[in-house]
Amino acid sequence: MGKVALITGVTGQDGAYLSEYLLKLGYVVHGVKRRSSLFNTERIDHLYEDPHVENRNFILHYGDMTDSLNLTRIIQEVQPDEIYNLAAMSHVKVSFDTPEYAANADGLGTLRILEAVRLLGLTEKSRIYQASTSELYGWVREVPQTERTPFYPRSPYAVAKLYGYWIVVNYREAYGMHASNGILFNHESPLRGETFVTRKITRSVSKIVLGQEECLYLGNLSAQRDWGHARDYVRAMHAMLQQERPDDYVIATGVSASVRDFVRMAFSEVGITLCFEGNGTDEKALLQAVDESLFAERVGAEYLSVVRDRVGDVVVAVDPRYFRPTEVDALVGDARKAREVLGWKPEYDLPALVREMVASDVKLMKRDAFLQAGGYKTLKYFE
Ligand code: NAP
Ligand code: G4F
Repeated sequence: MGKVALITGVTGQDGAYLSEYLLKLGYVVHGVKRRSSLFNTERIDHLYEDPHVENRNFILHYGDMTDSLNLTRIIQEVQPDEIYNLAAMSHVKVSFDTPEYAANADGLGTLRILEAVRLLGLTEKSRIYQASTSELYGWVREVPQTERTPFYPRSPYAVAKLYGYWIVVNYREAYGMHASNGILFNHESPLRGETFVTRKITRSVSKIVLGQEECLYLGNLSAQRDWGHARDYVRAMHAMLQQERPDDYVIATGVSASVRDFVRMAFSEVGITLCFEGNGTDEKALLQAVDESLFAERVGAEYLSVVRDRVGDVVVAVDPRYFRPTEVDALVGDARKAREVLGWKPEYDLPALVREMVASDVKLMKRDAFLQAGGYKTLKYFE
């Protein structure tokens, strides 16, 4: 019999990669999905199994991190060997608009899982992974950040996650639970939510080169992040729960780059060189040159006229509406402990991540344009 895993946040970026990974390892995977007025399962539709199929390996349950009774019932029904608590209101900027909800879902939600496991007498059986975050370091006290670096959260999201982090440590110490925090630095992929900065950039680059958008508006171009690939990071989540003893681990690449660097890299993936001018809110990037053979290979010769016409135009500008009331300026992690104890190291580097995201979005935006033009009958061409 394979092990049974329960994933909260199964419809999110990490939930999708982790589900795929665990299913390949022979797990039966249960996921908690919120009720929504529209389908919100796009990332996991390829894993979906009809409820009428016997011996399903992938089973979804309606639930919400703010509903203790619901979470307790699901855990009782599923009797999981491993719980991956990935569900969260995960957008830092949005948490300034919905601070109480972030505290409830991200902070108290973690407590609800731990307490349900304890009350159901599953302390010995169910191991728990908590999706902690490099946002805990906030106004960083040390560079690079390790498991011993003090925390200084800078948003309602990070403060809620701080509660989640410490309640996991407390339940581990108080009740001997196998509960671990993964302090994951930013990780991205073609499945990343569209309003996080990397995906916002790769989508806009794709739309600009296809003539669907004029300009990409961003906030703080100087913020630095340690960006890895979600596919690599879900392996680390699983590895933590296979250890004899629970513990907390930093998961990071050790390489930091600015938002401006990411923009440059994304445009250069399609053969475009930018020229940045100005400072602060007046900073802009102009389309300086096009490597036409690279552009033709990565985007298509039929779109060359679009970018030829844009040489000298502003294609990136700053819009202060994307600034945060308090910012996390620079993050870079030291994942030595994960390497030594878990044997974990990332396979993707930043250029490979950017390449995959841009290629995926160029394909997606072309497909969307094709569908809008009524080309649905030959959709297979894009699959
Ligand atoms: P994501 O794509 O935003 O996914 C979040 C998931 O949580 C979605 O499935 C979402 O459901 C679900 N969710 C949100 N509120 C919920 C609620 N009240 N009840 C039940 N489900 C709820 O986030 P991600 O990038 O996969 O990240 C996974 C976890 O790791 C999050 O806890 C995040 O805070 C944390 N983290 C992420 C990173 C990163 O760089 N990606 C780094 C460190 C930590 P819907 O699909 O219905 O919205
Ligand atoms: O992509 P972001 O929104 O990610 P952020 O705030 O680092 O949070 C993500 O990573 C955390 C791990 O450290 C997770 F815990 C969290 O759940 C989430 O997944 O922003 C990255 C940086 C920020 O400094 C932001 O100010 O990019 C800057 N930025 C500049 N312009 C922008 C924009 N961010 C967004 N979302 N949109 C912009 O237009």
